[in-house]
Amino acid sequence: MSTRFTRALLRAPGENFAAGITTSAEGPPVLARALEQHRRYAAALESCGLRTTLLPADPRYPDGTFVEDTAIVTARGALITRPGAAARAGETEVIAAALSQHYPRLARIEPPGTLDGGDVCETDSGVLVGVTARTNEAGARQLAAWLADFGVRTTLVDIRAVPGLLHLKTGICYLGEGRLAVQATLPRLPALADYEIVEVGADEAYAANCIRVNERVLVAAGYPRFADALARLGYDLLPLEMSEFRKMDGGLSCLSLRF
Ligand code: CIR
Repeated sequence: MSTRFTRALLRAPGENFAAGITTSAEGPPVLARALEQHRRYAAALESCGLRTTLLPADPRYPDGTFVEDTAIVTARGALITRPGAAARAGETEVIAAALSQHYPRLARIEPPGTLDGGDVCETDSGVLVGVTARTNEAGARQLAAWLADFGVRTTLVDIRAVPGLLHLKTGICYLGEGRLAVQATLPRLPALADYEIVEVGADEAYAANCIRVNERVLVAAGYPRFADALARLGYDLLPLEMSEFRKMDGGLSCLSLRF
């Protein structure tokens, strides 16, 4: 994978984390456990060589810990999104302030566009953008135009008809080496035809949201068949307990901006 990460931006889950948006029937998250899982997640990124910055929680934004949705950070520049859930709109401001210390210019998604970072999957050959209930076509096309200025090819993937997928990266993850982990429940999308697919079984679907960080792959703990498949391919895995974030429809990619 060509991107080498040196930094990550994170935001701690706050007292009212359980008041965020969720479709899960697993019950409310336990804050103390979420904080512990978040600490281990930050430590895992640090063990991959990243310097982490932890922003404080803001009670106005119970979903604020899912920082991935607020910005797109690439080797070429950074863009502030316009999250598709109205309750999350204001989350971008503290992220913009933090990223402006590293990027002199920040692009922005403008109305009527909406875009969640969870819908943006960067690969070595381009960027896949999910069109979902959160990311509309106008937002996806604004991102594509911004990336085109850097010579990056963007492919829109309309997954609005696929049940149970909040974001594109709920169902896929770029592993590097031309490979994508893909939930078995996802139809064979033409946009994915050029990649080698590592299928994630329907009963382990949550595990598809994993992240490649430099030499390692962070995976959710408790999904043994997917972990075996990755280990057989030679990946060095870092399993992390994610139970409390899963209860709020979040996964490994959502908890940081890596750059
Ligand atoms: C939400 O519904 O917006 C949050 N509860 C979960 C966001 C997860 N983010 C992500 O997958 N990138």
